[in-house]
Order: sequence, then C-alpha cells, then structure tokens
Amino acid sequence: MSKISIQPVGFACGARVTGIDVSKPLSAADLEAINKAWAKHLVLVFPGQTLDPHSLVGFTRNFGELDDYATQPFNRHPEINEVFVLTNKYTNGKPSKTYNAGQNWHTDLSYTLRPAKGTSVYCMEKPSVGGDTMFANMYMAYDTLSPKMKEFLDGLEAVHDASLIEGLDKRGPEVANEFRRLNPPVVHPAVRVHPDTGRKALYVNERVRTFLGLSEAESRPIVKFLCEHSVQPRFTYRHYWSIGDLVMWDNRCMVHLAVGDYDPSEIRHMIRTSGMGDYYGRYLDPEAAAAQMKSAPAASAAKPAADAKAVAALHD
Ligand SMILES: O=C(O)CCC(=O)C(=O)O
Ligand SMILES: [Fe+2]
Repeated sequence: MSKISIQPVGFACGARVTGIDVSKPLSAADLEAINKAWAKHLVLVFPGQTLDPHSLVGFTRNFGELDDYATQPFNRHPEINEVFVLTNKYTNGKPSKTYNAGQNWHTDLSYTLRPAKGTSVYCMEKPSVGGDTMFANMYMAYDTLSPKMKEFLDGLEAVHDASLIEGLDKRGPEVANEFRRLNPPVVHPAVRVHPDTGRKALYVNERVRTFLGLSEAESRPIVKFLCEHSVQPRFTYRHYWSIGDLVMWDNRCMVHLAVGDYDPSEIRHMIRTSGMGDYYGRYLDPEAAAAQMKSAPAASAAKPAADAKAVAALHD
C-alpha cells in the first residue's frame, strides 16, 4: 500500500510530498499520485531524500526524457550529461560557471527551441541562511489579465533571447559568448496551453526581448508590465531549502527565481535535471542561427569537462 501524502504549502502553488523514497523504483500508483499532484500544485517538494546523480536521473526519467544540456554545456556533471551542477564551488580551481544561475524570473530553457517541461533540483549543501528559490503561477498571471489584454496576447509570439539572462556576462566572456553562440533568439507563443490541464498560462518572462510585429520600444513596456504582473506576491511560493529536498516544478505554467539571498562565501550546491519539452519553437532567423551555430566555439567552452580531475573537483 502506498503511503504517499500530499500537503499544500502555498496557495498559488507548492505542495510537500512525503511517505515516499524517490531513490527506489516508483509504483504505478505513486507515479499517478505524483503526476496528479504536480498538475494541481505545479511545484512539488520531496523532503528528506538521499539521492546521487544516478538516482536523480532514475527518478526524474519517470516523467519523460531528460535534456542533455547541450545548449548550456558548462557545468554538466562530468559523467552524466543529463545532470547539471548548480554550485558556487570552485571547479578545477576556477569559479563555477553556474554560481549565479537563475537570478532573474524565467522559465527554464525558454531561450532554446525545446524549452524544458519540468526541472528537478536536489539540495546537497546550503548556506546557513537564504539561498531561496521563488516560484510564480503563470496560470494565475494569465487568468487575472483583462479580457482585452488576453485577446491581444492570444496568438502573439515572443522572442526569447539568452543575452537577457541576468549575470551571464559575469560568468566571463568565453562562457557568455559560447552561451549566445549556442542559443540564437527563438520564438515562442506568449500564451501556452498546458498539454495536461488544457489551461492557458502566460509564457512571457524577463528573457523576452520583443513581440513579433511590435518594435522593441513598443514591446519593452509590455514585457515589463507582464513580468511585474506575473510575479506579484499573491501568485508566488518561496522555497526555503533544507539539505535533502528534491524540488520539481513545471516550466510550462510557472516562472522561478534564484533569489541569491545568501553569503557567497558559504557553499550552495545542487544537482539538477530537466525534462525535454513537449513542443518546439522556432528560430527568429533560421539562416542567421545556422551560421552562428556553425561558427567556431569559444576555446575553453568547446570541450565538455570529462576527466577524473574534474569529477574530483566537483565533489570536494
Ligand atoms: O538555484 C536556484 O535556486 C534555481 C536556479 C534555476 O533557475 C534552475 O535551476 O533552473
Ligand atoms: Fe531556472
């Protein structure tokens, strides 16, 4: 008999899932209960888990194929491409390339052709205070717009641009340039219909530069309004991490933010997987995108870290 229990922790989104060890194979009944809870609460917290990169992959594959992070091959786990290491630890004597990841409101991989479906993050080390993550419900953001604004946005397309990732340039010119080379601007609908719930969710975030058919000057205030509207406190849940938390969220109907509210001299170390998205966008300018992606990669970013020293450095 399944002992799984779901307790809401936020009104807008968020539930704790207890009575389950996610490192073990999942029963069909538990998988169904989790999927139902995920569709309802959008972000699920599984506290007190003991996971390693392999068991994280094992669990999260239950929800579909995983992204191999080819669009951002900077702090992948040295042995498993599907595991991304979110850390402020030095790697091979160099500052981590993910130390400031996610510090503007966004939905994962929206600057790629196939944005992530869900993302799962497992907390291995955390600062003594802070290092929180916030989530906002984009169904609510859409539902609370005026009918005229909904009409305007339905059918509108937005250009997502990796250059708008907060703090990208602080990761050094080689990483930033390589990130941009691999991720030419892409076009996605401003409103998406969730394939499981059939509900409409706003799909605009701080990485949107323009709307197709509008100039940048016209787009900017609309993007600003929508971003402010969608992250008002009543639409959010703030997660205060504990070591052993696995948090899994739905990128198709939420945005999130790494708050960055912690002492950077303390360690914050997480491992992450992302589910492959269930739909494709398109490049804004397919010819320019192809040419850009064929151009020479930045020297240091070209080769994925895959040696024993890199493994040791990630885990020391
Ligand atoms: O580190 C965090 O709190 C979240 C970072 C992030 O945006 C992500 O993992 O997708
Ligand atoms: Fe993110």
